[in-house]
Amino acid sequence: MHAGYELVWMAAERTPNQFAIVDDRTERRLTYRELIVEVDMLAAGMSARGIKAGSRVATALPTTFEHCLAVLALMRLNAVPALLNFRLKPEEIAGLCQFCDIEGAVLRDDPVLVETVAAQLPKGAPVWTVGGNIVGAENFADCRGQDGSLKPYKKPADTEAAFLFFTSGTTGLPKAVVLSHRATEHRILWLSTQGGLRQGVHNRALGCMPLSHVIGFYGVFLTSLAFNGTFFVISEFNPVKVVDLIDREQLTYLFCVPTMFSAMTSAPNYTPNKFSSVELALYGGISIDPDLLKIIDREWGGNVRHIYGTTETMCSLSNSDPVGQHATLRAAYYTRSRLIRINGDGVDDVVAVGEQGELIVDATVDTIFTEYLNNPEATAAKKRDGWYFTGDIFLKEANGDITLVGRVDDMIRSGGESIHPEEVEVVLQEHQAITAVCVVGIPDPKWGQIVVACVKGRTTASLKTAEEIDAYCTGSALARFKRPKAYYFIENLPKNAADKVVRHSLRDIVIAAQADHSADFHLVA
Ligand code: 01A
Ligand code: MG
Repeated sequence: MHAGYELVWMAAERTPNQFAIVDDRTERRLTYRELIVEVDMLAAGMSARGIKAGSRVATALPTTFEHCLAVLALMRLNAVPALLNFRLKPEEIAGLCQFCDIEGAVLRDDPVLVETVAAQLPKGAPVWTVGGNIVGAENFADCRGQDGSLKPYKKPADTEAAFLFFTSGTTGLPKAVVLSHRATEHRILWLSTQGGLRQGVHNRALGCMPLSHVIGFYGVFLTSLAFNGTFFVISEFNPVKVVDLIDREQLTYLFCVPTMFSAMTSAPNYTPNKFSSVELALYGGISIDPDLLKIIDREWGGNVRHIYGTTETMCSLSNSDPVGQHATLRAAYYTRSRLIRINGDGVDDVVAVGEQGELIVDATVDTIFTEYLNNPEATAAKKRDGWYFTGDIFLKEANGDITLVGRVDDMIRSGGESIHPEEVEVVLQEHQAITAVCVVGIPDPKWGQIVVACVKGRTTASLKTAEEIDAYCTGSALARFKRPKAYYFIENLPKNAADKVVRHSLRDIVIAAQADHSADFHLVA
């Protein structure tokens, strides 16, 4: 087994003078040799401030140059980076730090964030900020150790925790997904066997996906470095700049959510010839709009492929075109998977052609997560009888392809982020003018799905406007991206005999209301 750090280090041995990382803000370019020197210096700085093998250190940053270096420095120490979504509110980030026994943090230069997080860390734990100087934190630029103070790298056990990623739950804090060193190596390898990425210096990767999700982290960042490629950092997703970069730097490799592809092709400076260098364009996270797929398939130089996976398994399905249809999926090498009947007779109750079932994947493969940290019940619910239960429902086609049709729960996928209706509902229920609320996801060409809150007021007159409720959400602990993008004002929520709101009926009502331009359906500006 090779740990992630070793894979990058070996790449540096192979091609020391190849560019490894390019910063979009400073135009700074580090060769692999320079990268290793820089990472050692940072690791020595972190080590001098108490970070050691096994220390869990949170990062909550966009995909910046510093974020990349911070994670590599932590990997150099065999510390455990906990990669948090920078779009979460400070209280949620701080709550996760407490839950995960975090011993240090690298954060945005936001005084409220620094203060809230620092309050949850052990006394004296280091907090670094990227950007300006903040009271109570050290500027990350100053985190440098003495030359020669760093101990030689020590190989960890393959089962040891390498990273923590986070996946939102129905209510409460997101779950912390523990990924081992062994899983890391296999997730990188997987990008070659399934993703179709070949090792070599020809790889020029677009670094716009968040490092806090496994596509951005393994699928683009770590794989690019382990494979001797060049990682082009995009600190803020701006489609115009991305289109220019792809053209100017002749990028070869993209792995994005379709929302980003849509933004790129709609950018005013987009022309198909600017994408002629692209050899491989992978997408995942949400299903793609069929019209968008046609455009990128026709207009981009490379192979366009759909990759299905989850944080817990990384990957289990891919588009195996030309065997499959271009937009469908197939069981992928090497993870065994099957569709089983929902509420059926267990893992051997496999569906027939033309039927729908939940996708379960082999939980004994090397890419699988270890557990949800401090949450044996959740682990047991998702990982049982040797299988991992994805919660995704697929239709089994006659030709062997399978098509994603829905979820066993009500989880919404927006722009590649998972949002559970319950976590939005608990916030809206607290609003004093709202007496009943039910949140649904409806299809959307840009986001895949958008969050819509169906609300009932005490009286019609007492109910606030959509804008007022939106402002209330903004001031709450709910992350901004999870806020409803539309409200539907409804007197009678559809209920079943048990007096429970029937979410799927409500979703159909909302879809119809949107199509009919109903006066009760309000998009939030
Ligand atoms: O009202 P405002 O100002 O707050 O509105 C802002 C944001 O709140 C809002 N926003 C969103 C989302 C979202 N996902 N859904 C709904 N609303 N993101 C942002 O949009 C307004 C503009 O804000 P921004 O920060 O300038 O937005 P952008 O930078 O344009 O962000 C949009 C992106 C699509 C780029 C962003 O959401 C993003 O980076 N999404 C990618 C998420 C991701 O990495 N997903 C992968 C998950 S890994 C699990 C998985 O599915 C998988 C799949 C395959 C795992 C393994 C495999 Cl193999
Ligand atoms: Mg933006």
